[in-house]
Amino acid sequence: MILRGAAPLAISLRDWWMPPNAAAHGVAVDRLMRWDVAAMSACFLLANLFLVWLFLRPRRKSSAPSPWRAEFIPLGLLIVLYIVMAATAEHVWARERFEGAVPAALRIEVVGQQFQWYFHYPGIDAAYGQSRPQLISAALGNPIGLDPADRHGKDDIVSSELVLPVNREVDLQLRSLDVIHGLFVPEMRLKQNAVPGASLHVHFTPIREGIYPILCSQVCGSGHARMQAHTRVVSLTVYNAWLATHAKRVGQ
Ligand SMILES: [Cu+2]
Repeated sequence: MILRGAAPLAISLRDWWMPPNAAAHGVAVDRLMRWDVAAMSACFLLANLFLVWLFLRPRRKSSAPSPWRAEFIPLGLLIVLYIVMAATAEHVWARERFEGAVPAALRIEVVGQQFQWYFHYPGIDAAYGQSRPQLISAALGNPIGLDPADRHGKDDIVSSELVLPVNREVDLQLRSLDVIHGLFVPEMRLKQNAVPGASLHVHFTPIREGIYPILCSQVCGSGHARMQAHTRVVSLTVYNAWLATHAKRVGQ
């Protein structure tokens, strides 16, 4: 019985932390997470020890607790901690969003729709075809409403899986067709909302081949829990073969 109970406990302890990192910027994110969790755990522990001490300390009849010891000093320490954390924080979140990707980055449009992710590759001409809401029809094989009259859309690929070549920077452009969705790829340390009416960018570099789950991190409706996809990080050769296969399908 003990052994049977110990195995799930070991699994849950192992899974308590984040999954192994597979993105270049993930090292900095993990370092920041470890530091934040350690700092917050220390604050939690100290605050509770202080409370216990207040209960157990010998009481003097006339003395009220000093506001300096109970309020001002802890507040001052918190302010110092906050300033240190802000000054030493990795600026990785802003770097992935506010600084542009390198010109050679692979551009992919991510479209969220209740309850599906679509990944729109611009094709050989590197230009996205026009999308029109009135042309959206998943049943007719046009889930993001690509305009067949637009020549830029002729070579475009729309996929339900995100296939990426390893060690090449990817510039994702996110939009939503209905409500707010959240693109969440835990192994890529990537979480970014897709907002209706907005086109939001985030860029990153996958560094490990493999298949990683993609989730929706915003409760976007009754099918939110099944709004899942996966990203497949492959070698450049496999990626080019995948592109060629899909380009052929478009040409047929
Ligand atoms: Cu969603």
